[in-house]
Amino acid sequence: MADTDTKRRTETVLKPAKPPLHKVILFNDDYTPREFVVRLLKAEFRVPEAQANAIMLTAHTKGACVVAVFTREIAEEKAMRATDFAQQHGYPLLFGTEPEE
Ligand code: TYC
Repeated sequence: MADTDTKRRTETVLKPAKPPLHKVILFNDDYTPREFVVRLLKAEFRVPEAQANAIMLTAHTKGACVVAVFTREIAEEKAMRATDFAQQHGYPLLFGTEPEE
């Protein structure tokens, strides 16, 4: 019967590509006080106290720690804002960004 065609049809649905994510990385240094690092992480990245402490300690012991991931523009802006904030308080604390694999 011509009007009861039940053949399966495959349809290709294109999903929008997800933007690549970039990590914000916190680097250790010998001068910035631990409490200041924790305060900055809470204020700039809105992480709770316990998480801010864990991030600070990882950077302190390993040399660097991933703080969060964002799209490239946001990650770069956050890293710059956080580095500026530390500089305004006289500390050499450094944040960088790196594309996520
Ligand atoms: N190493 C610093 C100190 O002993 C504290 C510190 C931790 C600095 C983490 C930077 O990303 C950092 N005062």
